[in-house]
Amino acid sequence: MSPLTQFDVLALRREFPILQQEVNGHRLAFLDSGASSQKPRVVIDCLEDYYRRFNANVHRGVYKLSEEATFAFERARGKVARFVGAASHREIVFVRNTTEAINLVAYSWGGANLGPGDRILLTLMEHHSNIVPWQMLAERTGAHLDYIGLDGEGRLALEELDTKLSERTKLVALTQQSNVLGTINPVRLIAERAHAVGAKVLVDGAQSVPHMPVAVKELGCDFLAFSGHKMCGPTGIGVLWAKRELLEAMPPFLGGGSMIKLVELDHSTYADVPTRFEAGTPAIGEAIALGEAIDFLSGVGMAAIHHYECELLAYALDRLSEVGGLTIYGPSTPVERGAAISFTLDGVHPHDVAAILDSEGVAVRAGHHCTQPLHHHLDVPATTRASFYIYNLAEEVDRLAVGLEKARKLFA
Ligand code: C6P
Repeated sequence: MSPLTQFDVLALRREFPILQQEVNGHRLAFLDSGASSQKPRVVIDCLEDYYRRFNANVHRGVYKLSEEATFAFERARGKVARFVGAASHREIVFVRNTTEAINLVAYSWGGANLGPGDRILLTLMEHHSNIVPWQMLAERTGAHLDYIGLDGEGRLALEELDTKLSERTKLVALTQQSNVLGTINPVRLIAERAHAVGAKVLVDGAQSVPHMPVAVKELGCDFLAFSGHKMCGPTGIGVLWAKRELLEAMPPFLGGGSMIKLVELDHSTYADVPTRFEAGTPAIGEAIALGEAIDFLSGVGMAAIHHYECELLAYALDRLSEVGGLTIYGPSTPVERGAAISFTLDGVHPHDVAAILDSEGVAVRAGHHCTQPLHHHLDVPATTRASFYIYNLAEEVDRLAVGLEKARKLFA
C-alpha cells in the first residue's frame, strides 16, 4: 500500500507506552480502540502530576491547591468547548461517560418535555446506551419509540424519515458513527428534517468525536454526548454538550453538593449551568487529563487523524477481502465509513476468532458490542470487530488478515 504519511505514525506510536509491549510472544497489535483507546504518555503524566502536585477538591477550598485544581479543571472545560465548537464553556457538562450524558438528557430534558403519545425516533444501529435510557423514559412518560431501519449495506434508510418523523416526534437520537458497522450518518441532514417538525436532536458522538473533526454548529444538533476514554483520555470522564438555552431550562439530574445555590430544610434552589448538572465531587484529575488528551489530538490534527484512518480503513477493507469465508458488515467502500470493521468468519465462532487472534498478539473484540437489536437485524448473535486508531499500522492489518487465515485453517 501507499505509505501512510499524513503524520509520523511510528513516532506517534512511541508516545503510547502500552504499545511497546509483547503479548503472547508478539508485539501488541491493539485493534480495540472502539471499546477504549490507549493513552499517550502526556495524558498518563498529567494524571499523575495532578495527584502528585495539586490534588484537592474543586470549587470549595480557598487555599492554593484547591484554587490550582479548580483552575485546571475549568481550563479543561474550556478546551472541550473549543474542541467541539461550543458557543460557551457553560454548555459543557462533565459526566462519567457517553452513557451518563444520554441518561442525563433522558431523565432531565425528557422528563420535562415528553408525555403520553409523544414519539422518540432512534435508529436500528444504536448502542444500548442510546436505546435503554429512552425505553426507560418511554415507560415513565407514555411516549413511544420508533426506529429508522437500515439498507443492505448498513446505511440508514433515510426514506423512512418521511413516515417516521411527525409533529409528535419530540426527539431524534442517533449515533454519528456506528460502533459495529462503521457507518457515518448524515447527521446534519437528519437534524434539519427533525427540526422542521419541531423535534430536538441528540447525537451520540462516542465513536465520532475521537476520530474526526466534530463541530456542534455544523452538525446542527441540540445535544452531543461523548466519552474521554475513547479519545486518549482517562476513564471516568465524559461530556455532554447542549445548547445553553436548553440546559438552562432543564431541571437537575442528580441532587447533592455543588449543584445548589441555597438549601433550606424544605426546598433548594439550583446553581447555574453547567454546575447544576455536576452534583458531588467530579472526576477532577480525569477531566484535566481529558484536556491534555484534547491538546494531544489537536496537535496531531483531527482532519489528519480522520484522513489517516480513512487510508488505513481502505487498506483493511481491501486486505480483508482476500480472506476466504469472511463476511464484513457495514458499507463495503470506505466512503462515509469509519475505521471499525465487524465481521464473521464461516464456521468459526466470533469468540474463537478473537482468541486465536489474541494468541498472535492481535487484540480485537467479539460479542454483540452492546448492539443486540442491530445484531438481531443482521441475523447473527455476535461478530468480531477490529477497530483502528491513530497508532495503528498497515502491518497490523496484515497480521489481522494472517490471523484470520490461521483461524479458518484451524477450524476447517
Ligand atoms: N462502545 C464498544 O466497544 P461509554 O461506555 O458510556 O463510554 O460509551 C457507550 C457507547 C455509546 N455509544 C456508542 C456508539 C458506543 O460505541 C459506546 C461504547 C464500546 O463499542 C463499549 S460497549
